[in-house]
Order: sequence, then C-alpha cells, then structure tokens
Amino acid sequence: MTIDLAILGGTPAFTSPLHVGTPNIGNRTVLMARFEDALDRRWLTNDGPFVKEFEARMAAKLQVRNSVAVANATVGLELAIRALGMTGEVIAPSFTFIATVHALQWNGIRVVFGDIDPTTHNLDPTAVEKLITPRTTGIVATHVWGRPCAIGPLRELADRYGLKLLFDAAHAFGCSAGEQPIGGFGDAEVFSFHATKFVNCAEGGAITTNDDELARQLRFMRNFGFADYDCVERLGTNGKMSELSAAMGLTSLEAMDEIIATNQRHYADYRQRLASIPGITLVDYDSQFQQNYQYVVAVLDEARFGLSRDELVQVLHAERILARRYFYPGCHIHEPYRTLEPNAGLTLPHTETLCQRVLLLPTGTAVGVEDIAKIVERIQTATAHAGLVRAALKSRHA
Ligand code: T4K
Repeated sequence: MTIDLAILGGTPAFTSPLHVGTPNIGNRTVLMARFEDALDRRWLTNDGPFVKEFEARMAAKLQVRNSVAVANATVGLELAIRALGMTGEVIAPSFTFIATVHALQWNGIRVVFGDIDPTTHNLDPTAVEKLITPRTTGIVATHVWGRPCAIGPLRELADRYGLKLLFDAAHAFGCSAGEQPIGGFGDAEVFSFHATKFVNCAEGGAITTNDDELARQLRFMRNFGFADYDCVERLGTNGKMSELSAAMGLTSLEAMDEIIATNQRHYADYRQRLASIPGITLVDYDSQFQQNYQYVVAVLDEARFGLSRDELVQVLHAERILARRYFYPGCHIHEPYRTLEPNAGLTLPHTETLCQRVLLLPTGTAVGVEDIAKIVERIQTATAHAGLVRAALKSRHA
C-alpha cells in the first residue's frame, strides 16, 4: 500500500506552494482606477487625498477620534512609543512578532518580557504587575491573533502605577472587545496593513487614539517634525503612507466584509474537518466579539498527535503547504534580547511552551475549500502513520 505523503515518497499535495499570508486583493478595476487618479493628480505622497480618505474611513469604522496613517506598523509603534514618552523599562510580551519589541529597543528602552496567559495567548496582567519597578514607564500589549488583550486589568494597572498603555493591534483590524471596536483602547493602538494582513496597503499602518494632542504630535513626527512649510516643531522621521498604499488600503477596506466572511468559512471548515483528529486543536474565536478570522492557529499536543509540531511542519512543507510557526522561538530568544536578557526565559514558561506547539495554516481568499480538504487529509495521514513519518524524517537528517 502506498501512503500518499511526499515525505514518504508520494506526490506533494500542491504543485505550487500554498503560503500562510498570501495577500487578499480587492476589486482590481477599482484599484487600477485609483492608481490612475493618483497619477493624473500627480500627488503621490505627503498627506494626499487618498491618505486623508483612508484615515477618515478607518476612524469612522473604529469609532475613534483620530487615525494617523503611517508607512507600516513598525514605524507606527516607534512613533507612538516616543510620543507617549515611554523611557527606561517597558513591559511587553515575548509571544508577539519581533517588531513589537524592536520598536521599544529602537527607542533605547529596556524590554522587560512578561509571560502570557496560556489560554488567550495574550500578556497576563498578573505577570505584568510582578515586573513593575520604579523604572517602568509603560506597557505594550499585543492583541494576538486579533483576540482582545485583558484590556480592563491592564488599564487598571497602568492607572494605578502611572504607566502609559499602548496596544499592538497589528492583527486586530475589524475585531472588537465586547461592543467596542479595537482601536480606541489604551493611550493609543497600532494597526498593520502589511501585504499579509487581511486588509492591506502592501505596506502600511495606522496609529489610532482618542487623544487629539497625541495625534497632532504624531502627525508632525511622521513628517520629519514639520508643523508647517518652514517650521520643524520637534524631532521627526519619515513615516508617511504613500497615495498608492492608501489606494490599496481603501480598495481593501471595501472588500473587508467579504474577506472576513471567507476567512470565517475557512475557519469553520478547518474546525469541522480537524475535530476528529486527536492532539490538534484550533484556537477559538469568541463569537460574542467581532473577529476577522485572518489566522487559523493550531496548537499541537505531541503525545496525542504522535508527531511534534516541528515534525508536522516538515511533513506539510514537503507537501508545499507552507505552514508557519509564529512566533517561534519567542522574541527573547532572538538577538539582541538573547544577549541583553539571557535569563528572560526563566519567567516565561507559558511563552516557551506555546512557541513549541503553535502552527498557522493557510487561509484567506487565495485558498479554496478543496485546498483545506487536501491540507487536512495530509495532516490526518501524517498522524495515522506517525511512526513511519518519524522514521523517514530521522533518516533524512541522518
Ligand atoms: N506587530 C505584530 C503583532 C505583527 O504581527 C507585525 C507584523 C507587526 C507588529 C509589524 O507590522 P508591519 O511593520 O509589517 O506593518 C510577516 C509580515 O511581514 C509581518 O508584517 C507580520 N506581522 C508577520 C506576522 O508576518 P514574515 O517574516 O513571516 O514575512 P514573510 O516574508 O515570511 O511572509 C509571510 C508569508 O506571506 C510567506 O509565507 C509568504 C507570504 N507572502 C508575503 C508577501 C509579502 C505572500 O504570499 N505575498 C507577499 O506579498 O512576517
């Protein structure tokens, strides 16, 4: 009997790679018309009409007073951290994309890593409180996978200790905490519209805040500090969004409901198909909150599944299913943090465990229902023949 798994000599499930993070493209005709408009106007960047429209539509959607478009979320985090006056030490998760903590370090701030709640995957307020010292000036927390952080407890801690509170909302556009859209919490929130995000500008981001003065400062800061033609009012950088990016963002925003519906269908399909396979569990999305379902996140239990997460990744990659291990191995294990904070791992047991178990599967409008069926079928075959797979992997590496 031949077992149809590429790792065992079978045919790969896909002829070309199926990625996590393949961009969603909105209506191409509308997008091209917007590009033509920008070219006709010969106004390509520096707070142009598309950027202004994108900001206004975002602010309305997120029910927040100010939305400041920027070149990407990383620069947005760097600007927000500086504008909020964070210095000294700031507490942040290690279970996040590296940009969250790089933005602090880039500003000369010591990153103090807090552990996560193993159920929500978000920064645990109890762990945070234990890390507060007289040098702490802020908390940066990520809404991982778009699921809201423990916003109330973090706000309460920030108020009690006089700390600034910034949310990395890179994953959370279109998500809510209770009735309220993510975007208006903390002192500010930062979104990413990178190509891999379900609403995208190719490269782009936004800082949202209900603090008008903070927004005014952020607008100067993203434009070299210019307050007027000949007047630089403060230190700034070039963090502007271009008109072409905003044109993509607007077009993407118009397709948002459709993309979420596709993501939700894919999520439900994966869930139903994976339900009978022991040892692989999908991260839940609370149906009481609005969600964008842009990530299909599986958590593997090696003892029940028969293979480790890393073994399954190798199986899937051989099938040209490019599943990803976000945020492996954890920010604290990457440089410069590994050198700066060599003992950080000692207080991050939940982060370290999760980093060994999480696996993201392809979704979005580039993925079809038949693709999901094939992916799950290969996962099922891998677990059913775990012993053979493990032996094949061992001999590969021998
Ligand atoms: N905070 C958090 C919590 C974040 O997750 C991120 C970004 C940020 C902050 C910073 O946001 P930005 O400054 O980027 O706006 C990718 C993205 O580059 C990154 O934006 C994202 N998070 C992160 C979770 O994923 P990598 O290192 O995985 O990128 P890469 O090149 O491996 O691409 C990911 C996958 O997408 C690949 O499988 C290929 C596919 N892909 C990618 C691009 C660019 C495509 O199919 N088409 C494409 O055009 O970081």
